[in-house]
Amino acid sequence: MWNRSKLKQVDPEIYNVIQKEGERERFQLELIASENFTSSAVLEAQGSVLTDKYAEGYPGRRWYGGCRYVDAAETLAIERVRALFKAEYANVQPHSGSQANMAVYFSSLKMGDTIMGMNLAQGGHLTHGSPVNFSGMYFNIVFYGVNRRTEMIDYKEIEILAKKYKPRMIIAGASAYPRKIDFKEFSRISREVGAFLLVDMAHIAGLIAAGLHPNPSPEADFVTSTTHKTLRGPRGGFILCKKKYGSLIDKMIFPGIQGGPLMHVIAAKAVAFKDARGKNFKVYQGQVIKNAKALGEGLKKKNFRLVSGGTDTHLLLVDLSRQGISGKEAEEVLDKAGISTNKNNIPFDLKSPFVTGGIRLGTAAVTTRGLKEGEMEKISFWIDEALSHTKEDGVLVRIKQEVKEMCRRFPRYKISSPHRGLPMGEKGKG
Ligand code: DSN
Repeated sequence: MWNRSKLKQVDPEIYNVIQKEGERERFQLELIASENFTSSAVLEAQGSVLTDKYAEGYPGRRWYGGCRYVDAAETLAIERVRALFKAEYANVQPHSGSQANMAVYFSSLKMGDTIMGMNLAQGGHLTHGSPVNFSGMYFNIVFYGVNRRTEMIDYKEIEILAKKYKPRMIIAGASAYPRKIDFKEFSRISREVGAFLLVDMAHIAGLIAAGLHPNPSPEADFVTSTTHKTLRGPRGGFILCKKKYGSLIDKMIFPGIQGGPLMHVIAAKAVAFKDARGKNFKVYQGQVIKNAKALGEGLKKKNFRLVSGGTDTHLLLVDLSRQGISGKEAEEVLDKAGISTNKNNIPFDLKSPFVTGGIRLGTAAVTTRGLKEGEMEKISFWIDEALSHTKEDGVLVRIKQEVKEMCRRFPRYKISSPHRGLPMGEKGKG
């Protein structure tokens, strides 16, 4: 598939791994909500000579010589991401969303300070205070969750908790929450109790860039994100903030918690930020939401219960209690049928995080390969069929074959973005 002749020669084992993963991507339906397919242009920038360069510091003030070209790349990335999200200040060096969050906490909090974040078991993220993560180890955490009846964020509850515990920082953002988040409400509550507001927009950054979800930048002191989810860039992170916090954030990323920035990744981020400003990107994100709604409606017709009743975003949380199977089993069965998902706790789940009562689905990757509402209905049909025949390998193999046929009709690399072409050596086979 990929014409990596040098790699094949030098390291056939790794070459083989890449071939196999490429094949998995091409012939499996990717419904993991945090994943996407980068453009060939992003891959090209990320696989470039910029990986060779040390550039500790920031554009124009580095600890190494020879940084004129990587300075230009980082400056482009900063300018583009600031314009995209209308932010006063940006740092594009975080290697991941986790390190972006760490830099925000360490720059503005003291160990033991109280922070309020969404409970991981109800849709939050590890770095929002989970006891097994640095955030829960170093800070005093107060969790908020969703309302038991609506399964949506309960802003009244957050206000009551905030007034009671007086957190130094409130975190808005989630990794398994299908509804819009009201950043204005979060901002009002944070101001009332004198807390910093951090918005972790990793999952929905692409929707925000396309203007299909409210932008947190005007409301929040800090905004963190990854670049590889709906935003469809390389694997990485960034931080946006008010100008007055810019120098604290810069110092905390380097020399605080990171060393040399990954200049090849920063260049690839710049490419993704440029793509996200284009007209096609808005159309793409609109289709991501339409597809999530269509997939949800298809599943509801098949008697699946969706947490909160539906979605406003790219993501669905499916409660499997009516089907009488766990998320772990569903993930394994769907994988056999050629459909990639992940087990996920649903709010008030009685099952452990290793088993879970639900699965999380997302439409960012399948939309990138060009699938639309009709295909979503077909996928909901396959999910139902597979989960009704969990022990029948014949059925699962047949679905996998049908999935493969659909994937062939929507090749991984023939995608609408002007940056997408076939990778070197690929001759258009699906
Ligand atoms: N691991 C990511 C997700 O799947 O949502 C969050 O960092």
